[in-house]
Amino acid sequence: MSIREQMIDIIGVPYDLGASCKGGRMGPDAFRCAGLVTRLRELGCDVLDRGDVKLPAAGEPYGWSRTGEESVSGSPKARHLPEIVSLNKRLFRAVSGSHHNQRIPLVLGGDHSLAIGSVAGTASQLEGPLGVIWFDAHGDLNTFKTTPSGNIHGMSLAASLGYGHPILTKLSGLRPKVRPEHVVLIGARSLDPGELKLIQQTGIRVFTIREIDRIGMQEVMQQALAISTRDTAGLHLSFDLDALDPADAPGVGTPVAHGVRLDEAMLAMKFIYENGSLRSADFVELNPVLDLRNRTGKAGVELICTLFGK
Ligand code: 4U7
Ligand code: MN
Ligand code: MN
Ligand code: MN
Repeated sequence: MSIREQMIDIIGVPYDLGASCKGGRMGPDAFRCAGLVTRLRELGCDVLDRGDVKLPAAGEPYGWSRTGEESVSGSPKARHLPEIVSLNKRLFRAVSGSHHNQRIPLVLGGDHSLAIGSVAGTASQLEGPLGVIWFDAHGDLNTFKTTPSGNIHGMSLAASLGYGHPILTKLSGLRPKVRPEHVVLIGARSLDPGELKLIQQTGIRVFTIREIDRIGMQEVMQQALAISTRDTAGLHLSFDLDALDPADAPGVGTPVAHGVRLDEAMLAMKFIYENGSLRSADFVELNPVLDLRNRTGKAGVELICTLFGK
């Protein structure tokens, strides 16, 4: 394999309004404190830390017709919708800007609602369809109609596929951002009834923990990469750290027992690196308030370094 000089833009999203458990706003700095920039530079990557996306003030207006939104905005069905829309528009611009400069955006969260902006940003800059690999204990396939919690971090994959509130699905005009046949969900073990229905309806390939145990992470990744890179112009990785087993990643707001082991996840990152299609990535849901001596932040840094060729 040839050695590629990888040009990476780090973009922090210190934000947790999409989750009910607060503390994710400190996530980006916890990755930085675990030595992320230095480690990537030691690998020979050209890394620029672009700092954090500027945060919208609570209740900030979001600049287009509010018709029909009042029923959702501010209601428990999609909490903090205006702020999350503003934030994702800013992230969309930052991610698009990185692609303009031929750089790979590496987005650090913060809660998973940020994937709406990063997926839209990358999709807008490719010449063809975008493939997505989504590591998560959850599906993030709820809409404001199916959500049990009202938390938008549980809706981001649905929104990227064009399901949910139009203000989220239409974030950059083009919709949907990704097609279900190019999406793979890995590590899922907590899916709500509405999410299971959407999976059935769309045919998204889901590798549950049971399936990883049965066929092994190597086979899972071969299949996952075949699905997400066949007929696509590039790959986005969205890695929710709660995909990992809580023993390896205690610092997440919505942990679920019996997850992906860190060594399995490292192997997965190695396969993505070797495939060479990666155009952008998110590492999200790190919550330092709940972590044990930044164990989860450090695990995230190890995964990111492997993703970029360690
Ligand atoms: B995360 C949940 F009901 N499905 O919608 C929901 F279980 O980004 C959890 O994957 C969502 O961490 C978790 O609120 C969102 C719940
Ligand atoms: Mn999750
Ligand atoms: Mn297992
Ligand atoms: Mn998630």
